[in-house]
Amino acid sequence: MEDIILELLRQEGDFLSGEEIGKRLHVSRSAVWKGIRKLREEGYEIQAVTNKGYCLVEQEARYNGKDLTAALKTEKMGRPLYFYEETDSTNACIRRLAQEGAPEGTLAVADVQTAGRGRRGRAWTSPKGSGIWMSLLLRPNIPPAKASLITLLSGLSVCKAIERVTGLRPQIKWPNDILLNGKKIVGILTEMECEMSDIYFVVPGIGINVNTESFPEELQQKATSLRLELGHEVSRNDLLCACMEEIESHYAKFEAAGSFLPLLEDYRKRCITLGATVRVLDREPFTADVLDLTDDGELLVRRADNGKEQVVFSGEVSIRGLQV
Ligand code: BT5
Repeated sequence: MEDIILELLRQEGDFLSGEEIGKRLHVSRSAVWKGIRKLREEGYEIQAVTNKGYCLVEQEARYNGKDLTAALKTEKMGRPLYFYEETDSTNACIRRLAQEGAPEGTLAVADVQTAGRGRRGRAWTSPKGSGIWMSLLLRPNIPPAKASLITLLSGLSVCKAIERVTGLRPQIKWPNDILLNGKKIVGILTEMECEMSDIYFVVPGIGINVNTESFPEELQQKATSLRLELGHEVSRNDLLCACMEEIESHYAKFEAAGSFLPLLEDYRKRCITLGATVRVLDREPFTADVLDLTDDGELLVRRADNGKEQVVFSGEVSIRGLQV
């Protein structure tokens, strides 16, 4: 109830009487009063003037479910949005919601994660009040073998959102890292549930170091944040909304084409792995030069040991000279 009252007061931008609010929402005046009290308890400043009613005193948007939802400009991505002050991992939240039948576009956002995870059981540091830790629910109509394209699509979208909001020019390290000055600013963990030929759902989990001021010792050489690079804070609300907009438009193109082709050029331009000498950390690791990205977003490489060309589908690739 209080969410709708908040939305109404926001739209009105002026005083609305309790009676008028009650009429528009088909509820009693006492329900309106309870809603107003709840909003005040949550920290919203609402003026009350006899004979005029209630008026919301606009404050700077806060990082919570209500303010984020109000700021979203998307149709599908981020709707609904579940906000957790604290959770283990937003990927785990979305998996639970997906199993309960949540719709495509559902987003879980946490202010702090107590068990944020990376790939292969690695940990993802997700401190309170400083980053965007979020996971999205997608139900794409593609074969499971192509699910890794969702990682590329998410990476490209987040990269463009950072460009738009900050003016910085980050680079993508194939497949799932976004770097600034050679240090990691974004990590993406894509998980999925499927059977042989059908995907039930895919969950891109996105971690962005936004306003982190310092990192634990072991990450100092590998990690950075937007704040450290820019020298000032960045609005997590603006950036999260920009990410949802970019994902929405890229996902629509991807679904319409049934392939990554419409996004390939944009990805190529930002991909630091192209043209680099890499170490492919396969079961039997090897060194190779990266020649190209295939239409399916895989790496085409030439092996250093036998000069043969080979396609790398997924897995770990480290770039010579980079710590991440
Ligand atoms: C990733 O794994 O980069 C994927 C990270 C995904 C995190 C998001 S947050 C929302 C959602 N919920 C989750 O539980 N996860 C997702 P990987 O490529 O395996 O990189 C992990 C490695 O990055 C670690 O072993 C550290 O070396 C480093 N690392 C850990 N925390 C970091 C941070 N905050 N910033 C930069 N590097 C970090």
